[in-house]
Amino acid sequence: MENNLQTLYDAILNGSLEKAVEVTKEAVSNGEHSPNEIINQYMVKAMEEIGRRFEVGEVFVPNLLMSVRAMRGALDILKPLMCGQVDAYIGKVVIGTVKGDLHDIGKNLVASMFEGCGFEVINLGVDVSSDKFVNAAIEHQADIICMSALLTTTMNYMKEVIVAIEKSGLRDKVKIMVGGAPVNDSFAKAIGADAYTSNANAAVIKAKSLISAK
Ligand code: B1M
Repeated sequence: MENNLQTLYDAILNGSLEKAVEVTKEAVSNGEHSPNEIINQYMVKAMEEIGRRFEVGEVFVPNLLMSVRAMRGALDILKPLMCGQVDAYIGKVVIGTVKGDLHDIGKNLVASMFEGCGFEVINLGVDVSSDKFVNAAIEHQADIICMSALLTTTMNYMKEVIVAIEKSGLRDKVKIMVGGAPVNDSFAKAIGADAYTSNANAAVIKAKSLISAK
């Protein structure tokens, strides 16, 4: 089994969609590892490694895109299994990657985890403007707005979104959560977000506690 999951890691790293899908299906039917383990210990690790190789110039954008494709294929199989049985509707989440930023794998992972754990999710996609966040939160009466950013150049836009939320009069009605590789707890506090979480599991746990404290 470990070997199979090592094959999944390799498949994502090498951008092989077919292999990634095949091995993920086997891992699911075998049932020895939870979807969270498969995602965090193999799939996310493969994305980190391809990112490292990209940074040092060993691979290029087309390689990244192939890995993204393989990651998505594997994730589609695991999505329905994330978080297990949902017995009650918990709350509504509006989520998006902020303006200027096109990275969506982590954001979609967080969205899928929310969905799997009983939240209704309005996924606004990537390159999302402050107006779009605010309008969606009003239209859907969101409990939580989640923002994702993967670039040091786009993370600062989160502050603009928070200012727009304040101006719209929504600030005391929604909780604001932020995440993404360059974001951290002190940045979240500095821009006035309610919470930062480093991964999808932690985001759902934190969201539940924010909602119960509302
Ligand atoms: Co880009 N990219 N990229 N990229 N890319 C990074 C982020 C980078 C670190 C790579 C590197 O140089 N090492 C670097 C950023 C450097 C920086 O700003 N400091 C970078 C760069 C520079 C760029 C371009 C500028 C490259 C170029 O064109 N020259 C360009 C920018 C485009 C743009 O956005 N405007 C670019 C483009 C791309 C691709 C399009 C090729 C592709 C994205 C495809 C897609 O997403 N559809 C891509 C990829 C794949 C990456 C790396 C390799 C992988 C990102 C990823 O999917 N990780 C990345 C390197 C890396 O991260 N190691 C890199 C896996 C994912 C599961 O993790 O997204 O971190 P992550 O999500 C985590 C947590 O962060 C958290 O939960 C998830 C895990 O559970 N989380 C949240 C995320 N969002 C959250 C929201 C929450 C809570 C938690 O809300 C509450």
